[in-house]
Formats: sequence, C-alpha cells, structure tokens
Amino acid sequence: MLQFLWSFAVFLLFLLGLASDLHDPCYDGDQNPLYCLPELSELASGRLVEASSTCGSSHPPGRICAFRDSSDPASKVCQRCQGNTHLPEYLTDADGGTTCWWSQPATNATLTLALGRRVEVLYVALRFCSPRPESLAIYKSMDYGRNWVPFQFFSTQCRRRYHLPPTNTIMKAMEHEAACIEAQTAPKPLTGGLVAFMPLAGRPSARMFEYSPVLQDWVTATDLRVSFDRMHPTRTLGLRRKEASYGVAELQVGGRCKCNGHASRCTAGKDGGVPQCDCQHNTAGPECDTCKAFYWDRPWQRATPKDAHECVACDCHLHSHRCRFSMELFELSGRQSGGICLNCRHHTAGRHCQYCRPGFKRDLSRPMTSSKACKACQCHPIGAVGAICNQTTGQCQCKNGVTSLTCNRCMQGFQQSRSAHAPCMRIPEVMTTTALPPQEWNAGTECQNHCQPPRGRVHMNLKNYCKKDYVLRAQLLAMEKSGTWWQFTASVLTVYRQRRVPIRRGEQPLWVPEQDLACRCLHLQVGKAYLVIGNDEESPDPARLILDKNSLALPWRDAWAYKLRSFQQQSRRGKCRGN
Ligand SMILES: [Ca+2]
Repeated sequence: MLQFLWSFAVFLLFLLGLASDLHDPCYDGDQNPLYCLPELSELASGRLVEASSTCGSSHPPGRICAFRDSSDPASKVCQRCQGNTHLPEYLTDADGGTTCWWSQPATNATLTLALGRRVEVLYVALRFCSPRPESLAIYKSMDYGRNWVPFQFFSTQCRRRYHLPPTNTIMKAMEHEAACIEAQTAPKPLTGGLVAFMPLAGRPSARMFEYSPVLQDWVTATDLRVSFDRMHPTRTLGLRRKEASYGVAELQVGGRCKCNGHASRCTAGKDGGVPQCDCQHNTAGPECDTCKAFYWDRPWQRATPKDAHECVACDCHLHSHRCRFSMELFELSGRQSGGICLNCRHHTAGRHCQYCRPGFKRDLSRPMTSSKACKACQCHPIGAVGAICNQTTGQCQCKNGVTSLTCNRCMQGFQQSRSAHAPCMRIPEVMTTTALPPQEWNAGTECQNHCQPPRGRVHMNLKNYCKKDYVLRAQLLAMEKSGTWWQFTASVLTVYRQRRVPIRRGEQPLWVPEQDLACRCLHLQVGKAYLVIGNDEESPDPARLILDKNSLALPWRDAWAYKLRSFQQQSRRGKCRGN
C-alpha cells in the first residue's frame, strides 16, 4: 500500500513535471488564467522528526525485539540498543524500510513532524518494524504547534481508548472531525505492517473539495503528531513486557503547499528553507492569499476549476501605481470594479485618474493615458473668475464684458477699465459712434490724463519707505502680450520691504496694464534691474505682483542698497510704527 501511494505520487510528479515543461498550468495557451495546484510531493522526506523516546538514548540501554518473519512469532530476534542505531532520523531517511526508529521498550511514544508551512495533507503513512499498535492517534496543528486537534484515531477499542464510536460512515455534518477506525490495528504482520490515513477518504464533500472551505480547512496543517498510545498484549506476540517497543521504518506525508489554486510550483525560499508558493494570477502572500499591490480592482478569492478568480489591476490610465479596494464601490458597480486609484499624477483626478484636476483642461489631441492629457487652463488673472475652466472646452469663467477662452479680451462694445472687478466696461453710446477700434489704445487722447502727475525726484527716506507696502529689487527677463496686459517674467533679487501677501524671491510673473506702458507711466526694459515700489491697496489682485501707473519702477543703482538695508533694519526694530 505504501509502495503504491509512493509510486502514485511519483507518477503524478512525472505528469506534472512534464506539463510544466510545456507551459505554466496556471494559464492556458491564450494566457487565460486557470485553476492550478503545486505538485503533490512527499513532505516528510529528509525532515527531522522529534521522538519523545528513542531506544538507546538512556542508561542502561533497553532491549528490543523484532520479527524476521511477518507471520511467525517464533522468528523473534532481540538485541540491546546500541548508541545511535535507532534514531528518529531513520523515519525519513533515503534507506526506506531497512532503517528503523525504535522507542524505549515498555513506554508509549509520540513522533512530531514540523512541516515548516501550511500545507494540504493528502495522506500520512507509517510502515512499522514492530507489530502495529493497538491504539494510535494522529493529531495536526494549524498554528505551528501551539494548538493540536485530532486528525484520526486507530484502535481496536475506539470507545474505551478515545471515547468515540468506531466510524463506518462519515456524515456531512461531521466531516471536519476526527474519526476512529478499527482497521489497520491488527498485530500482524509482525513486521512491515502499514498504517495509512487519507484525510479526504470517505468524506462526502471530497469530490467537491475545491468548493468546500470546510474540507480545505480540514486538510490544512503546519505540524503532525503521531501518538502510539497502546501496544497489543505482549503475551499474544510472544514477547516479554520489557522487550516490547514501537519500531517504525518510514513516516511519509503526501501533500502540497497550500497556494489557494494560484500556483503550480512551490519551491524552496531564498534561504533554501521553507518552500514558497510561486504565486500567479497577480496574487501574492505565503499562500497566494492576497492580491499584489495595484491589483485590487476586485477582492481576492480562492481559485476554483470553474473560475481562476485572478486579481485584476486597477484602471488608472497610467497616472498612478497605487490603488485601494472599496467593497462599497464594488457592490455599486454590480461586482465589476472596486479599485480606487491613489495619488493620480499628471494633473489628473478621479477614481480611475480619468479626468483633469480643477484648473486643468483635457487636451483632446492626446489620449487620456498620455502624461500630457491635462493642460493648465491659463485663465487670465484679472479677466477670469477664478482659475478653473471647463474640463473639455477649456473655457474659463469670464467676468462681465470679458471674452475669449482664457478671458483676456474685452467683448465687442466694451473697453478696458481701471477696475479689477469690472476690467471691461460698456462703451458709452456716444463713444461707439466714433470709429475707434475698442481695444486699441490711442496714446494721443487716452494718455492725456492717464498717468499720475510726475513726482519729480524721489526722496527715499525712512518716512517714505515706511509708507510703502513693498520695496524690492527685480530684474526683468522677458515680456509677453496677454490681452490687455503685458506679462513680464521678473526675477525678484531682494525684498527690502515685505507686503501682507509675501513676495517670494526668484522668477515670477509681473503684470503691467498695456495702457500704463503705452502711455509711458512706467519705463520698463527687458534685461534691466529696477527698484520697484508699490502699494497693495491700489493693486487689483494682492496675491499677484502687479505694476501699474501708481507704482514706481526706477532703474537700479547700487548706491541704494546700503540705505535700503538700513531702513529694513530700522523697520524691524519697530521704527515704522511711529510714522
Ligand atoms: Ca528508514
């Protein structure tokens, strides 16, 4: 029987090995996921078994007796246990039946085998060198030896030894419980007898094992223990009590790594130790019992022959590498999709990073998966209400009288005003009769009273310094027309007086009304550095740097630096408060 089991396992190994050479059985030829199992293997081989007692390990050494003929008690051969000749290593060695572990005579014994990980046990088999025990129990642990539960009892007296009736049929309600059987307990054969246990044999749901969580749990173990609880009466065996002990030639455990139908291989880990599932179907974990990161569009499930239940990647349009699962969304979607993308990049937003963030519009010339799918709205700071535009059209929300996609022009019949709240005012009826194009500044007539009266020389003393909201040195790097405004790129070099909304140093846009420049209220040249002095209350948008006819921009002179530093220090000491 043992030979048969082992041959069968080898045959299976051969078949599976052949199959895995062609392709991974976890996928079909078209790469569709399939239910798959690691190869069935003999899990005890080469592993150390812990024996509670071993003949020869104590003094004086005991005496063991074995039978040469499996049916003839007269063939008894006895010997004193010599040193290390009956060690538990012989239970799982390569020599099979020729080497035996023997317990100390006249005592019961246990054998404990740690399997190193959670496995599904398909059989446990023992081949005896001594007569088989009258009562034997197999226990399993699912938590690495902390708790033990009965797996199977063998006894000629089930009720008396284990308080269980002998089991003939296992009912469905009992299939997760140990049974007691009278088979495999006869003392004969006197040597070479077999005790084998198949946890699924005779259990009603075994045919539907893949769909039975109860049986999947039932066959799961991390450790096994065999307890030799009672010998047959020594008289019937022709032995003296002090000569009777348990002898076992082989302990075999057939099974496979528990990988939940998501791996066809279970191989030694990196350190060569505990075997690890080679998880497929985008699963991960020691038992392929969770989904890989980013494969959380639906919940993890054990594979079945009907459905591999592979983990599915979240759909984030290539804008995120992270997602989480939401059962609520999964249910709402009709159990289709429950992934929520996290940290959408490239200015995208949404569950699937499928639309643009506020302030950005969709560039329809590019696919949603492009890193440039979303472009900034570029709404005009004065002409638009806020910085948010329509996702698809890119239309900014314009103030009254303002038009264009970015709100940088006055509508027909409107002209630019000095107000930031109403940057375009309706042209009075009488004016519309003139032939003047509404958006062209006529320096001759428009500028007459436009600039403030020239101030003559600027006397920069502490009193004047304190009156200003901000004083800074900036270099102009570039200029660009933006509707009725000029947008300069300015590099702020030093801030001598800081305003309420702080101005940072470095490159930033600086806005100047077109008319203020056209009327020469300000003389500005790209490439030059200026001393810029301004007041907040005159600025239409205090968050921006705006220069207009009320501001001062003087070509920079190095001689001012020392004086301005000195004002700055005095202001810090509170000298401005008195002014
Ligand atoms: Ca052996």
